Amino acid sequence: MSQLELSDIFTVDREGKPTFKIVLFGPSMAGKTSMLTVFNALRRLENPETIVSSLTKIQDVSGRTIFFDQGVFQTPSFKGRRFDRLRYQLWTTPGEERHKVQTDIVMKGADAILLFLNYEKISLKANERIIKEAKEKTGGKFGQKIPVVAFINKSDLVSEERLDKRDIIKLMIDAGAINSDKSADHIMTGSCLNARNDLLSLLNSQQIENHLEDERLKLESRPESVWLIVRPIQKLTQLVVQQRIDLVQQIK
Ligand SMILES: Nc1nc2c(ncn2[C@@H]2O[C@H](COP(=O)(O)OP(=O)(O)OP(=O)(O)O)[C@@H](O)[C@H]2O)c(=O)[nH]1
Ligand SMILES: [Mg+2]
Repeated sequence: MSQLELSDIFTVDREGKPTFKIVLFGPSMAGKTSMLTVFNALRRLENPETIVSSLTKIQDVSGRTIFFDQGVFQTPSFKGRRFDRLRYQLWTTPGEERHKVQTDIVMKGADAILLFLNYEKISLKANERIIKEAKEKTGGKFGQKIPVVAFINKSDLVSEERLDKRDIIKLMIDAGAINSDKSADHIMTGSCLNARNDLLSLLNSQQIENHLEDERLKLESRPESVWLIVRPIQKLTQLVVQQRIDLVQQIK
């Protein structure tokens, strides 16, 4: 195969652009909408041309998602790189039980799953249920053909209010979501609240000019808490691309 076309290995969207779909799947109130909001704001500050369509949120007056949130982004172009201009869609599902039907619709055609878990002590059962549900909805593809990464949100909570990370890892391994040898690499923690606050205080700081170049936020100014939010999405993106390359290698 001389030249690999993205459209050979990815679905194309309505505009004919290669794309794939990442679903943030997690219990209600875990922070999925918060994650997507911070991510979208970061893209707008750092690299606005990577936003393909504006963030859609379908929620009730209390801010709870009743259908989905969705944003479409693309990887920045790198000269000579094969995988430039690839689009990825980020979707969140409504966490509340009563919106199960909507969740099924959103999960259709998911290429990767970000298990979005809640660090709060009261959430062990909800996390467990969500891991099982994600597995049921994707069958044998879960963690195989459909890569899975877990993000445990609300790491800002004091340790007494938090679950033991080892208990969450155990849930994941028991459900077959993740191999035990991969857990360190596939289970991440962070805080959307910290990321949001750090981003805001950076924007409001007196030295904001030092953090900008051509009116964009410099990558080296990205706060640590924000890196933690981006990591799981980046990881899933890499896993999906790598998996497609491997697939092509096999059939070559
Ligand atoms: N302490 C803390 N609170 C957070 C964090 N992220 C989000 N929250 C709060 O958690 C609540 C729920 O956040 P959402 O982003 O609406 O949660 P969701 O997962 O989209 O919930 P559903 O739409 O019902 O599925 C809000 O009050 C957020 O402010 C975090 O990192 N730390
Ligand atoms: Mg939501």
